[in-house]
Amino acid sequence: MITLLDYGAGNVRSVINAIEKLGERITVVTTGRDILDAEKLVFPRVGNFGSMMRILRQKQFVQPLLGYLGSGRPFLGICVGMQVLFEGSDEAPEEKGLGILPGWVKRFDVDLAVPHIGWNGINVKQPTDLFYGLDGDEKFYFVHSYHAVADDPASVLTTTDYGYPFVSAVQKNRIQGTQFHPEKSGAAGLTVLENFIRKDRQVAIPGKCPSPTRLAKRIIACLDVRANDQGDLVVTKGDQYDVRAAGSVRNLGKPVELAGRYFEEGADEVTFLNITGFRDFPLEDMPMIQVLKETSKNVFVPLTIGGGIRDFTDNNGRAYTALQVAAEYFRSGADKVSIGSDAVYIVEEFLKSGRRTGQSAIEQIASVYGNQAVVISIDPRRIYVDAPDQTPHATVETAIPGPRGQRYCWFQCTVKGGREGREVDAATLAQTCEQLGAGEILLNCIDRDGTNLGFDIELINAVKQAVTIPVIASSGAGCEAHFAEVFANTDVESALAAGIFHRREVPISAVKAYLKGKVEIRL
Ligand code: 1PR
Repeated sequence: MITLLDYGAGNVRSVINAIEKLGERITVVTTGRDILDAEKLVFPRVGNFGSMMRILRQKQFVQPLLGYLGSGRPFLGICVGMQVLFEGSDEAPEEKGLGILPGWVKRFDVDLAVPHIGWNGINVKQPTDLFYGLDGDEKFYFVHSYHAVADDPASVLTTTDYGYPFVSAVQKNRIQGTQFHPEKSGAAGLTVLENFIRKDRQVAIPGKCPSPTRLAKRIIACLDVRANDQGDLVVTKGDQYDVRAAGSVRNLGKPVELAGRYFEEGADEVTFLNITGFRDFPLEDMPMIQVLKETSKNVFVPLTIGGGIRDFTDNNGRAYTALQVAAEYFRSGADKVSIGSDAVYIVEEFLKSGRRTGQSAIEQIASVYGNQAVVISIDPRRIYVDAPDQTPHATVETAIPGPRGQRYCWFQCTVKGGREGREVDAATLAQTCEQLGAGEILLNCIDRDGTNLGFDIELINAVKQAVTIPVIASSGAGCEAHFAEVFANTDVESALAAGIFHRREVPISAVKAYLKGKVEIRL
C-alpha cells in the first residue's frame, strides 16, 4: 500500500494512475496520523515552494512528515516534493523547508529558456535500487525553474545538465527524491516507480551515465477536439482552421484512442484543444473532462488541455473563475492548461492600463499551479503591408511576399478560433504573457495550419526572440524534414503536428528516426 501526500492543489491524478497501473493500491493522506502510519510515502508536488510549505503548516503535516522521515521507512518526493527535503528555497526564502538534507533550492541562472521543460538525461552518482533495470541513458520529464543545490555530495543521487549540472535526484537511506516526474516519463518513469514500490531490487549504478546530459527537442501530438454534428466528441482537423469538409465536421478519430496511440508511438507530449471552448463552457462540456480522465489512465507523458479557460457565468447566474476551470482540468489529469482567446483580452487590458491586476487567468493559475502549468496558445495570421510605416505594429521583411507582392507583414493575434483579428501582434502577446507569469508559448499559425507546407519560420523567430520561456512551433508540418528545418532555423524547444499524425502520413517514430543524429531527441 502506497500512501500519497496530497492536499488538493496539484495534479496528483497521474501519479495515482501510474501507481495503480503498476498494480499497487493507494491511499491519500487526510490527517497527520495517516502520514505517521504510512508504510511507503510518496509526495508529488508541482508549483510554488512557499504555498506548499504554508499548506503543510496549516494542515499540521510538518511534524508528522519529519517524524515519518526520521523513521527509516521509504519516502519518494517528486519535483517540489523533493525540494522540500532541503532547508529552503529562493522561491519563498521566508518559508523554511524540512531541512532533512543540507542545502538550498535556487532558481536556474542560465542563458537558456526557464522553466527547464522537457526530457533530459540523468548521470547516476551512487548505487541505488531506483534505476534497477534501466541502462542509464534514458530520458525523464522535467518541468521546473528551481533546482536544489546540495551541501552534502553524499545526498546527490543524480545530476542533470542544463547550462550547468544540477541535482536531479537525491538519496539518503530510504529517503529518495526526483526532480523529474517519473509518472510523466513513459516506460522509464514507470520502472522507477515500480522499483520504489517493490523495494526488492538490486542496488547498482546503471551501465551508462551520459555526461553531459542533453535536453531533447520535444515532438508533440495535438488533438483538436469538438462535438461533430451528431453530438459525438471527435478529433477533427482544420485547413487554416476550417474543420468542415463538404459541410460536415471532419472526423479523424476518437480522442482517448488517438492519444493512447500517440503515447505508444513515442509522442513526448499530448495536447488536447477543445476548439469550441470559446463558446461552450468546458465545465458544462463534461465529455472533455472525461476524455482527460480516461487518457491519463494510460498515457504517461505530459498532457496539456486548452479551450475555454476563462471566467464564465452560467445560465443560472453562477460565476466560475478561469482558475476553477483550470483546477477541474488539473484534477482530471492535465499537467498544463493552455489559454487562447482570453490571453489576448488580458494582454489588451494590460497594454491599456500598464498595470498588473493579479486577477487575470494567467496570473491566478500561475500563482497556484506554477508558471510551467500555464501555456499560451496563440493563433496568429499574417497581415501584409507594403512598408513598415503603414502599420503601428512591428513588421518583418518577409521572404514570402503577400498576394500583391507586399514585402512586409505583421503577425496579428486572433480570438475565437481565428474568427476575429485583434490589434495585438504575436511577439507582443507572447512577451506580455511571459511578464504575467506564463511558462510556455504554443505558437500556431493560421496561414500554415493543415497546409503541409512546413512551419512558418519567420513567425517563429519573431516570437521566440521576444521571450525567454520555451516555445512550441505549431502548424504546417508535412514531412519529417520540416521538423529538422524548424529545429535548425529557430531556437524552439519543441514542435507540434496534428494532421500528418492523424492521417498516418508520417508516424511519430519516423519523425524521430529522421531527426536522430541531427538534433537531440528522446527515442
Ligand atoms: O480560445 O482559449 O477557448 O482556446 C481555443 C483553442 O482552440 C486555441 O488553442 C486555438 O488554437 C484552438 N482552435 C480554435 N479553433 C481551431 C480550429 O482549428 N478551427 N485549433 C483551433 C487550432 C491549431 C493547432 C493545430 C496545428 C497543427 N489548432 O493546434 O493542431 O495547426 O496542425 P497541422 O499539423 O495539421 O498543420 P480558447
